[in-house]
Amino acid sequence: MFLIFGDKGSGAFSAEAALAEAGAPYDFRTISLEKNEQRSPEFLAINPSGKMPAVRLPEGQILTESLAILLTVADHFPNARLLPPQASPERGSAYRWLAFMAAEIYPMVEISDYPERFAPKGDQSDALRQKARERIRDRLSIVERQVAGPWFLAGGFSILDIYAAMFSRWRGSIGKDWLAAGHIPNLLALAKSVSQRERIGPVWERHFAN
Ligand SMILES: N[C@@H](CCC(=O)N[C@@H](CS)C(=O)NCC(=O)O)C(=O)O
Repeated sequence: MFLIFGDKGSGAFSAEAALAEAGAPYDFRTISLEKNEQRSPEFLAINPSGKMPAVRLPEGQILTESLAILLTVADHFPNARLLPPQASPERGSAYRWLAFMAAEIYPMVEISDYPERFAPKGDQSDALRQKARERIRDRLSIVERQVAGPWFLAGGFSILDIYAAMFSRWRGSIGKDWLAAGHIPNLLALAKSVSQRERIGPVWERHFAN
């Protein structure tokens, strides 16, 4: 049994969606962001950086970092074909864009959501949040142009779709008005398709229905 540590609507969605898609047995332990439980001694013992998701593998190993978790789930369940064939050109593209989202988008989410960690509260943290939002929008626009349609990769569904759908859904970090203005139609269509997948649908509903 896999055990996911995380909260609804957080990066834990990506871990749960990948496990659900693979048909893996898992449990979900809620770590409340609202109550700041990611900073509790118990959770810091699991992930010293105080970030979710974390996953305990059936053999007991703890994994953190959403990208590491997604790749590990893909490795554990090769028959689920969560990645293109090994050493294929598409596999390289998959790594490229997974790394891009993990490295170029995810860190900006922390700045957008918690700007006062990086600048004095008030005008400076407000300005910083605005800059982080602009960077997320710019990076999402780059990802938007990579979407083959209907899925991210021409070869079909993969963990890229789960990851890209999640980032496109974080309205608070991106800004609702920008999302509604039609800048990323491919990504929003992809997210809709992800939300309608048989095994991911209920997971999406639990994390993002609001
Ligand atoms: N590099 C980490 C980033 C994870 C991350 O930022 N998670 C957010 C939730 S979506 C979090 O735990 N935020 C709580 C905090 O920063 O205090 C990963 O890819 O897993």
